[in-house]
Amino acid sequence: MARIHENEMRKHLKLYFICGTTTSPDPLTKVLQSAINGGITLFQYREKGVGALSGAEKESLGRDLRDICRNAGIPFIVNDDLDLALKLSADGLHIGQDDGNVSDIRKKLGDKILGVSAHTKEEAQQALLEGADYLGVGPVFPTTTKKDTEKVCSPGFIKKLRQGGINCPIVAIGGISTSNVAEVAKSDADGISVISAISKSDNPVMQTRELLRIWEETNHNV
Ligand code: 3NM
Repeated sequence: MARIHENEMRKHLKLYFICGTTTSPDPLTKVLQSAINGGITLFQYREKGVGALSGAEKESLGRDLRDICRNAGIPFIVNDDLDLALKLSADGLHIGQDDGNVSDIRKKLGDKILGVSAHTKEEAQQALLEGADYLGVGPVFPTTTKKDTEKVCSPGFIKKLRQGGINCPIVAIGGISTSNVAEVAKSDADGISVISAISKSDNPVMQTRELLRIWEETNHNV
């Protein structure tokens, strides 16, 4: 297997849904299936925060979520747990700036997808040099889902990264909803990453479709 091609990666990033049991009021398998029915293009299992599952429970749910993604033909990415990603034969791993050395993780992960959160041009360049396949950039808007974020950077920061020569696949994250997704679609990001817009919606299928509809109407790369 070879590393994922940039163009394929960009397509997977279009509507990137992240969730774990602590950010989903409904059972996670049900929410994931609804999000898939609505058209998400990738799923990241992010089991974090007070009351998060661990050990065998986390692994067992991860296996179910992986199988749902496989049946749907979308990539299954694990957040910040290399051992689990390898154990579940996940399609990839996403890490933050404090989750370890990117080069070391790339070696252990082989050719699987590796995503890294970046908040400055320097962090972006370093992550790419060390083997990231895509970057998560945010928070582009205020979010209440993650407490320890960097300061809000606005979608305009992604345009700045592009102007600074960062041409890799980029997904925007943080506070994205149907009311502001059009702003992100104009920002040169390859896609949007959301948690609460889908997981806390009364109708995750329709919400996902609406996010996609607005993205496709507004983004000039589609
Ligand atoms: N990472 P919501 S913001 C997981 O800025 C995460 O790196 C962020 O949740 C970053 O879509 C964030 O509900 C939370 O705002 C995104």
